Formats: sequence, structure tokens, C-alpha cells
Amino acid sequence: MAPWWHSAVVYQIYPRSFADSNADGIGDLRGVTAHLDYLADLGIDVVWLSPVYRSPMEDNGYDIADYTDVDPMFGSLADLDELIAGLHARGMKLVMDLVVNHTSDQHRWFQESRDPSSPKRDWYFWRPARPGFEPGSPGAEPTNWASFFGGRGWEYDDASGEYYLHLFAPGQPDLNWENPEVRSAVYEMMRWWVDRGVDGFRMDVINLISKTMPLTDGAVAPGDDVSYEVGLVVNGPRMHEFLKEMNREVGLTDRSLFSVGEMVMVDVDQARDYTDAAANELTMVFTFEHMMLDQEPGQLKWNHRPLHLPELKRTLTAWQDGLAERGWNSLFLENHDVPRSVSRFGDDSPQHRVASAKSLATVLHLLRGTPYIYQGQELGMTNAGFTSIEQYDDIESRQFYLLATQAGMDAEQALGLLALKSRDNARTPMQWDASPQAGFSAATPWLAVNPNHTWINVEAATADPDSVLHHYRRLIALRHELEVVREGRFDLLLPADETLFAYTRSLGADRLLVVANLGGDERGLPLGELPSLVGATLLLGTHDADRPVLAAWESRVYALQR
Ligand code: TEU
Ligand code: CA
Repeated sequence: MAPWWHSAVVYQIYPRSFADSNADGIGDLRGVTAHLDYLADLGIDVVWLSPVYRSPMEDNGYDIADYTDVDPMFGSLADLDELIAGLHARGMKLVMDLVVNHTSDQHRWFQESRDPSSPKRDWYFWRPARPGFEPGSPGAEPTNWASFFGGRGWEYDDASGEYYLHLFAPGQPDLNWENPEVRSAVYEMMRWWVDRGVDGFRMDVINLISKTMPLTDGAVAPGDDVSYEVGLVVNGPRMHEFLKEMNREVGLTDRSLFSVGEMVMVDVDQARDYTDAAANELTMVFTFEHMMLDQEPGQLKWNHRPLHLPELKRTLTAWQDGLAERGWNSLFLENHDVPRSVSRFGDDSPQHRVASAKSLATVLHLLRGTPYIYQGQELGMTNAGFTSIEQYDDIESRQFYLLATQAGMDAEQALGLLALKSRDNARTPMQWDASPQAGFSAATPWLAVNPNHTWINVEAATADPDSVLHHYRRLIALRHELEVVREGRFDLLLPADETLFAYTRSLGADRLLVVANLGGDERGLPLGELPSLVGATLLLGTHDADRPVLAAWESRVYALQR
């Protein structure tokens, strides 16, 4: 029998932006619990909750100071228990964010580790200065590794004269997974959450936990930022060992728990090894190859270039084919770290926003794998539209602006790139209704609501049978109803076409055709290059017409005649 998550649809909640129950301008757990019927009506099976743990919030909770407590900003453990009970009562599951590549520098493990004589010194990567360099002087970092957020990956600690490694912010020191005490402390914490009722984990940057020992320079001149070399910083030699151990020690497979590994810079072959059921590691990985197609190859996300549709199709196809026999895919176009898909890959103008959001959803949700919806995506929420640096909150965005302008980029250009790529695009408050703070909060929110909430919101979308929201509801229902959506074979059609995305899914005698016009001009249906539509039934479409022409951003799903 297929594992339960083969039919599941995941909804990601970024709690600080979802719903504020106590009018302090910040979303919280009771806010989530208040909206569970909305998620159940949509057809959601699993909620992935971004971190709610105690945290100084340098990276909005991805810097954890206490793994077994809820930050007062979000509520209490009792509120979390109530959320779990409310989800389970509606047949939904809860997946917690597990951030164990690093902790906060406020975590007591790290506080203890600051003392060189502490037994926890080795729980993190403390290293002396590069030989021949004065500690703390330029270029003295132990290796040339960079931080994912820009700048150096090492922070100098005056008190002990050594550096600690942080692949993200200085407030996010990397845990040393080579130390067995670290690993057992993490597994114990995971068991504690499972016993509390959670149904699985989304594992933050999990393929960074094994680094190649000893830590050495990457293959660029010392002083330059290393590009994240596979095997050195990413996908290190003990990855499979650690994941198998975690699976066994926490009982992930035994207890049929959900485990999705967020993995950067992983390829299809590696992903298959991580998610092969026989390996007992992860149920699926969450990867980014398709999210990097609108940046210059080998460069940072700020080196923007337009998406070329055939490349997106080629990448998605490689993952569909590569994880067909063994392994399992995650399907997503949005999360809390990337821009809104309708603004990025669709057309968020009033004329095309609804159709393009629906058609992007269609081509994604009818692939094979587990679809993820990021809060507000189901409404066709758009990028934030911020125009000044003060409007941004995100640590990565602010760091980019600072470093880029220091390096001579003019402010206009930096702001233009932020408007395209900033993580805050995804983090503006959820739009529930047309009221002044979008029904998110009775106070001024921590990040501004998008002015377009007056027409893009849950209340309006619920009332409109042609809304993006109802389209998502139908796509989810198709997955629940049709085995061909869950398990069918995927075949890409028209690979070189620059605006059409077309494919079939086949299982036994059942066959679906998905065809979408991902462009702003009307397109003829290339009937000669598609399977015959004679006797086909239209299961779902974005437009009324059943013509041999696709309108701008129109998509259709047909059940083909056997
Ligand atoms: O993200 C991992 C990751 O690769 C991103 O940081 C990415 O490099 C960045 O967002 C590019 O814009 C995870 C979390 O999803 C993210 O929110 C955290 O900031 C990060 O890990 C550190 O925990
Ligand atoms: Ca609140």
C-alpha cells in the first residue's frame, strides 16, 4: 500500500504572519487555531508550522534558544497542545520545523560552549585563527567559508581568542554533529515532540549537518567566499549515516512519521538515495533546483535573469523521472524564503492575476509528489511592493542591501532586486478580509499588509466561485479522488515550447492531459502534437470556453478516452 503522504497536501504556516489573536501585531498559535476550519474546508491534510520555539528572533525563529518551549510571542505549550488537538479532531496532521544544523547563540548549549573548558565546547565548531594570522584580523578566519546571508561564515570570540562557525547569521552557530552527544540530544528532543503528538518534521537545511572533517578551505583563493562545494559544506560524507541513525532513534519509519528534508544544492540522484523507502532516511526532500532558474547559474539569487519556461519544464521533468521508481518528490513554488509565484512566474496585473495563479497551481499540483501550499498562495497573494529599505524586516534582505550598497551598487538598483527577490515578499500578513489590517490583526502588524488586500482576501475569494481559492480546492480534491494523480506515470509533451506546459499522467487505463498556456497571448492548441481529445472529458479549466485555442494563461485538465 502507498504511504499515507502520497495522497497528502501540505499547507505551510508562517505563524508570525498568519493571524494575530491578541492584538500585538504578530501572528500567534491561537490565531492559527482560530482558522482550522478554513484549512479543513480547503482539503489540507498536513500543516507545516514554521518555528514557534523560544528565540531571540534574529532570523524569525530559525534561531532557536529552547527546543522544548514556545516563544511567548507565539503563545504557550498549552496553546500548541490545543492546536494539535484541533488539527487531529479535523483529521489533519502537524509537522514541526526542526532547525538543528544550528541553534541560536542564546541557546544554553552555546552559552556553555563559549567557555573553552566546558564539556560542551565541542558541541559547536570552535577553531583557532588561520596559521600565521593575528586572531581577529582580516583574513584570519579558519576557513574561507561564507555565510548564506552574505559576509564571512566565522565569528571571532574575543574572550577565548577563537572563532565559531555560522553558515547563517552570527546568531546561528552551527552544531557539531560529529559529536555523538549532540546527536543524542537532538533525537531526545524529537522524541519529546512525537510523544506530545506531532506527526513529523520539516528539517531545516538538513544536508548541511555533515561537514567534511577537518574543516578546510574551499577551492577559491583564501579570502574569497567559497561557493558551497558539494561534499565540503553541503552533503558531507556522514549524511546518510546521520539520517539513518535519526530515523532509527526517533522511530520515524516505525511510527509512520512525515519527514521532509529541506536540502540546498542536492541533485536528483542524491535525493533518490535520501528518499528511497528502503533507505529508512526521509520521506521526501524539499529542493531548490527549479527555484534557481531565474538567477545566473552558479551565482547568488540577486543575480537575476528572467525564467525560460523550457528550462523549468526540463528541471521538473528530471525530478519527476528521477524519483519515479524510487524516492518521492515535494512539489512547491512558494515558501517563506522565496517571492510570490504569481508575481515571479505568472502575471500579477489585475487582468491576468487570477488565471495565471490558477494555471501555475494546475501544472504544479498535478505532478507526482506531495504538493505544498504556502499561506496566501491559494489566494494568489502577490509580492509586497516595498520601495524603501525601512519597509523590510528580513535579516537576509537588510544584509544584502547593506553589503551591496557598501560595495557601490546604487540604492535604486538594490531596492529593485529586493522587490523581486526579498524573502519579505512572502511574509506580509495573510489577507483574510478587506478591513484595514486585512483581518490579520487589530494592531499595526510587524510587517505591512499589502494594500491589495482590499480585493485579494479570503472573504472575497470564498464568495467568488471563480476564485483562485476554489481552484485550489478542486485541485486538492482531484488528488484525493484520483489514483492517477497520486501514482500515475508522468510524460512531458512539447518540451521546447516557450509558453505551453503540457504533460500526461497515466495509470492503467486512466490517462490525464494537463495543458497550460503560461503566457499572456492567446495560443492555438497544437492538436497534432497532443494525444487525441476525441471523447475526452474536461475535469478542470480556468476558462469556460472549450475552443481549440487557449486564452492568455488558460489551463485545462482532461480525462482522456481510453
Ligand atoms: O533556509 C535555507 C536556505 O537555504 C535559505 O536560507 C536560503 O539560502 C535563503 O533563504 C535564500 O534566500 C532555511 C529556512 O527556510 C530559512 O528561513 C532560514 O533563514 C535558514 O534555513 C536558516 O535556518
Ligand atoms: Ca499576537
